[in-house]
Amino acid sequence: RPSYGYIVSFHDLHPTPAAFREEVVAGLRRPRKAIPAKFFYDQRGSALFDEICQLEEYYLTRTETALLENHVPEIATLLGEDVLLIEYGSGNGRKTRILLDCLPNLAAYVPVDISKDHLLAAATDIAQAYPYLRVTPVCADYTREMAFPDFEEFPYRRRVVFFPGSTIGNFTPDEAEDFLRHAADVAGPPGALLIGVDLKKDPTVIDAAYNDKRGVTAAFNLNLLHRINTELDADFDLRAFEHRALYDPVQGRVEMHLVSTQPQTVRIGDEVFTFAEGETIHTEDSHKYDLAAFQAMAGRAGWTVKRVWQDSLQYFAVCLFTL
Ligand code: AVJ
Repeated sequence: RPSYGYIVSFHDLHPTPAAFREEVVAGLRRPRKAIPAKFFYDQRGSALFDEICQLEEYYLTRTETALLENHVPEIATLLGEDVLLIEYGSGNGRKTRILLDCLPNLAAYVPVDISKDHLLAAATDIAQAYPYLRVTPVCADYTREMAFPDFEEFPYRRRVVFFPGSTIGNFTPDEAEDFLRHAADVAGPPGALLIGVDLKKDPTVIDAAYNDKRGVTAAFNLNLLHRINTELDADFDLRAFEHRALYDPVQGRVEMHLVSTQPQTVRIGDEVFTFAEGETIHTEDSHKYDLAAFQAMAGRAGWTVKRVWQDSLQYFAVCLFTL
């Protein structure tokens, strides 16, 4: 088979500055101000997120990575040969490599991410490290309708959607179910879904993961305002907002906010927004699941459980579903 060593094709559906502006302004006009979490990931935000993944308190990444490493021979056997691997929110591609090292005769790798420079850098690295692999990145906001490259160009036996990191936790449960349905459409029979899910656990463990001592998560949260300042001509004063993250065990989710520490007005272009002291911008939800409830949700979306792997503390689950 041919040797590449470079990105075979790149599909750029990156949200335009106008789309970014529209969503930010609409979110700040709501009675309870909110900005979608997908906008964290500019180049600096992606780098800060990679730093979060290395934090002692952030158990998610190391737990999921160990699960993948420990079980990849079995995963590879269950997935079989000639897989077309589609990864959502591919980030730095570190977990992907665990699969790429073991999956035989992979047909193509399609990383999908909203963070363009980060995606291109990670895809280029992977193309160089796996020269026989067709790497066709897609930069897109996959929470919206999006088009894929023509998969039929490459011969493959089954499509596998890989969605690690508990990124699904950023969706509300209803949105998550819709996403699982969408993933079933994208995979199609005899497709599969390999997905990482963070589970409900001791609230103090979860709280610590989103309030790290070094303040990396705070910097990640505040970077959103810095990004809006530079890309949308805004004047957020980063010293007048602070990071807040709190796990609500009843709702089963971490809510992340930026809290205005004083009454203030902020300008974005020629629009003005007022903040009361203590008023917040809701920037992220990170839902934690009960494993049985998550499997039931996947079932409603058309998936059948094939196998689930969990760590000994039952902090995290990697689930393999088939159609
Ligand atoms: C990438 C959505 C899985 O919710 O844990 C990390 C993002 N936010 N620290 C998460 C995040 C704050 C992360 N996800």
